[in-house]
Amino acid sequence: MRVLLLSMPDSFEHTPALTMRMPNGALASLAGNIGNRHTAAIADLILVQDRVAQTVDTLIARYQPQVVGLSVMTFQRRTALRLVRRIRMAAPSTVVVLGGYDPSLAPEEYDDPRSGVDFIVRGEGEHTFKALLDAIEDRRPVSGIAGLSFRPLPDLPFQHNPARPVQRLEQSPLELPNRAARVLQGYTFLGRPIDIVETSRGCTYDCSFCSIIEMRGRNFHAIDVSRVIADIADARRRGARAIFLVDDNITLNVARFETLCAAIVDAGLTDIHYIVQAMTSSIASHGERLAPLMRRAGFKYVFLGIENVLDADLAFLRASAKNAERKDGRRVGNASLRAIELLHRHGMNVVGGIIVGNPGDTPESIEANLAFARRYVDWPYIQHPTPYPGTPMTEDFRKQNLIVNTRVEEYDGTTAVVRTEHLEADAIEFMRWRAERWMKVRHLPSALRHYPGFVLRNGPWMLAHTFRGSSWRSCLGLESSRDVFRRYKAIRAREREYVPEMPAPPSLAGSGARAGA
Ligand code: B12
Ligand code: SF4
Repeated sequence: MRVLLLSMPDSFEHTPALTMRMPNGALASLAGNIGNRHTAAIADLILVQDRVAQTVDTLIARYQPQVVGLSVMTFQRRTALRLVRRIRMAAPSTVVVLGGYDPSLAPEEYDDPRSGVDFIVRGEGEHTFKALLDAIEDRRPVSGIAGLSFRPLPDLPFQHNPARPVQRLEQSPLELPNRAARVLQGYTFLGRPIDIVETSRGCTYDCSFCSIIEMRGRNFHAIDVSRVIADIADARRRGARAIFLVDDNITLNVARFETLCAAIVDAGLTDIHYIVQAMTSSIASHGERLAPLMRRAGFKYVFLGIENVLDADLAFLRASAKNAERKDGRRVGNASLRAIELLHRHGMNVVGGIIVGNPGDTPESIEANLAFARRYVDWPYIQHPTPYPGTPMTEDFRKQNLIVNTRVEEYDGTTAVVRTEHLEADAIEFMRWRAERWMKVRHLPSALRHYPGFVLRNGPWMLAHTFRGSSWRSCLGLESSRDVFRRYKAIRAREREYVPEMPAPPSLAGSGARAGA
């Protein structure tokens, strides 16, 4: 089968396309694992944010796909549904398959046959997607494919096959991602060509805001280090000079992470800038040994899940354990400061993941977190708690009646969509937005040192993006920050219109469902 795989163009405040355009790791992994009966073309629409519809039209005309697969997060749902409609109008017989976090955790949102979605692959996709493609090609029934949702009749809602057990990556490794299938170019991080590599999947913690547990349960499966090195080498051969390790929680097994750093050094892959997400407790407890190894391997940015600096908030987020500093097995305090100090000592930048706007938050508790970020982190990644489908936190917010916005296209993490017991959502977002802009400016000299060419060429655009909504009048103090915030919100709303809405045709359902079920 000819397959076209698309990731959505939607990006959010902290990852503007100007500075960060990363490939979607899922799609290359799917393309690498569909077997040789099928061919795939991958288009990451983040690369063409200003011309999404035209690009998709062209790709459909050029590749004539029999199957189109879309990878969708919750805040991308509206864009995905608009694209499906467009694809259906252009190529009515194409089978449309959705995968990723949103369809997996909220499949009912796609139940309406007029959505045009034929199949949903829930959870990990490689084996389910291959089984689906094989079944469609052979005209076999799909009702036995674990992890798949299908329409028993074209105008019926989805029927869900049992879940597929998570992939045991140690015993049965996946094929390497197929990066050659990418048909659009221009993935960069601060001007350096970037790619994505996975070294493990899963996490055994259960932070209440995280989708991972509902998606795959509490487990951790690591990929063999030699296969990871082969993957990094493949990305490098194709030009990558920065790599994002997208593991859910690579620091669950510190000894393995140390082995990986050493293997990167041994393989001579240290000219790559590595970016990784890490848990504060692991870095605080093991950083004396781990941080120098990371530095030698080439790690430059570490996203630290600080989440919050106040104990009450950490308890609400169920993130106390992963942020605890331990000595001799006993908790001795919050691990954030120690983790930051160790990373800084070894020359790495800290991206500070902090969540403000939890139910008990007051202006003072939010300000305490903002002050912490101002003082200690290099790049703030401050978000608001967002009720993604299936998380325990969503249930908490629902019970407390604190959700004030159900437009999921605004569930991008930097739009406050829940209020606290003391503050309106708008007031929370305003506080974060006003403080964070200046924190980002403070990182410019460091970015200039490490990425001089890019920052010199793009500094004015980076500033313009950070301060969008500002005007000469606001710079001269003739307008309040509130006026600028209102304009910024209006700009954000316009930015979200990646694909124009098309009128619904009488029926979009059917072709795909008939093809498989
Ligand atoms: C790496 C990562 C990022 C990177 C993205 C890099 C990139 N280009 O991929 C960065 C840091 C930039 C990022 C940003 C954001 N992220 Co993020 N991110 C992740 C993380 C840690 C890993 C995702 C990953 O690559 N996994 C590896 C791949 C192979 O697995 P996968 O994506 O799950 O794909 C498998 C299946 O889902 C399925 N599948 C996926 N797509 C498709 C498509 C088809 C057709 C099929 C058949 C199957 C299929 O098959 C794949 C292979 O098994 C997850 C999970 C986590 N624990 O936190 C969050 C996560 C995906 N992110 C999330 C969010 C919300 C965001 C942000 C909106 C805000 C934020 N929290 O930072 C931004 C927005 C990004 C943007 N577009 O602007 C949420 C999504 C929740 C939801 N319900 O939508 C997650 C789940 C974290 C959470 N809060 O729980 N993110
Ligand atoms: S430690 Fe990270 S990956 Fe694990 S549950 Fe918490 S937020 Fe999710």
